[in-house]
Amino acid sequence: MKLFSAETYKNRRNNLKKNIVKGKILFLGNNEAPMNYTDNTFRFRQDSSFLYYFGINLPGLSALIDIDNDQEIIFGHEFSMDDIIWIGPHESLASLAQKVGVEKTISPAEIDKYINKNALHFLPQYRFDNQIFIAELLNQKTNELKPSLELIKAVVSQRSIKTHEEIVEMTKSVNVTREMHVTAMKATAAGKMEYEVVGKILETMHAHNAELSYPVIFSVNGQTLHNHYHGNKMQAGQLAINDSGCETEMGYAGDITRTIPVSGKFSQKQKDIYETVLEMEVSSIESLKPGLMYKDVHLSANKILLTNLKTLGLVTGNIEDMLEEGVGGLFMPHGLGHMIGLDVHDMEALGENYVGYRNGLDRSTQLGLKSLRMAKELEAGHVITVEPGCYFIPELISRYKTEGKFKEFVNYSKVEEYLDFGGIRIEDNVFITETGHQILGEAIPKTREEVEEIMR
Ligand SMILES: [Mn+2]
Repeated sequence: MKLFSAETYKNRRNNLKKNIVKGKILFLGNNEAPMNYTDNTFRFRQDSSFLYYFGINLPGLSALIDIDNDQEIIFGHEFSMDDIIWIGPHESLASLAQKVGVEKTISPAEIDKYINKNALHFLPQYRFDNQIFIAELLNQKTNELKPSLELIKAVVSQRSIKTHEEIVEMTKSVNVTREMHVTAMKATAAGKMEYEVVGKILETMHAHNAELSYPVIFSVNGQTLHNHYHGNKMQAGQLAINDSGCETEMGYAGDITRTIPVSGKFSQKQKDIYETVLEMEVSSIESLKPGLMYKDVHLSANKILLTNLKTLGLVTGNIEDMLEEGVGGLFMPHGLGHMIGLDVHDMEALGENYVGYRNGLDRSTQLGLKSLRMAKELEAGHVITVEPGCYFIPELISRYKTEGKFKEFVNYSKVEEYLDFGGIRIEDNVFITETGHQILGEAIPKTREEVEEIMR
């Protein structure tokens, strides 16, 4: 099992203790999740906060930080002979606990002797088995559980700032992800099925002992944002969006998107939109530095989008007015990016607004902005995705046209020439440094020329 040093985990827990004044903190690790019956399970994925503070990548564990009595305990079973027969000999839990700086391991049956039901800090639970576990422990109903806001805020502030050793891991995952993307570019061709390319992406990933950080999005219907259907035969003239990324053995994610011309060459119409999205991506990244509000970067990207669409005759009118009204949302109905780390949408399970918003900065209800997961000021140590896109969603265009929405701004007859266009998205992962930013990993083909070159 790959772990950071015991010091890393101890420091993380000690820093957490500085923010939580008193009480006990219970972290639940994940259990195996049955696929169709108990013994046939999905790939095991440890909870990311458990990984962050306790590192041990095994099912069936929980851990307590008892601030009042200054002790730390990992609850879990030692391996039995049955375990050894079925899964092989294993380093003992006690020994693994030592490696993450925890001296005490205890059977989970004893857990209620160590907690205080009235002063237990725990995080929001996204798995039903863990919801039930905490509810039974506290004699409450699952829908009455009250996660600790103090703990959520402390964990978010800590996990948001990535250390050097985390950046090393994230760079590794982006570099494997890079190979997945180069492979996909080379494998894409007219007449092939999408799943053939997905097969190549997965083969490349597994050859590096990596796993998916989210299900692969590879589709000629890129206008559907999270399209996990891979059954289309690709046709010359189409665009394929590849949004795929892996996580390393330690769980750190990469999340990259490129858009590939199926025939190996972009048409003029595709070039115009591609250059627009590329300009949005590059200029957004160039602006990144501590103190900058990410919502403003999202709006600047929208401004480039609208300016270019105006040149192409798709929209008309005053750009500032269009920004105010949220016209960009018709073409980019998602946010510019999100934090990334141990989770691909980092810490989303703790509550998106605790991660990307703050007091005095509320979430918009406009299409596009409402899906902006990261809006607040950037800080040195953040890692965020920058992923502008431009899409032509026939159903949305038709609905807005019928409703007369944005009719003073949108040239619907021109937009209707793009109904079979699909979509374009370009995404990189960017580390915010003290003085600016750094794109993680080696460069991944991104300009039209680079993508066409790799497909030759
Ligand atoms: Mn993303």
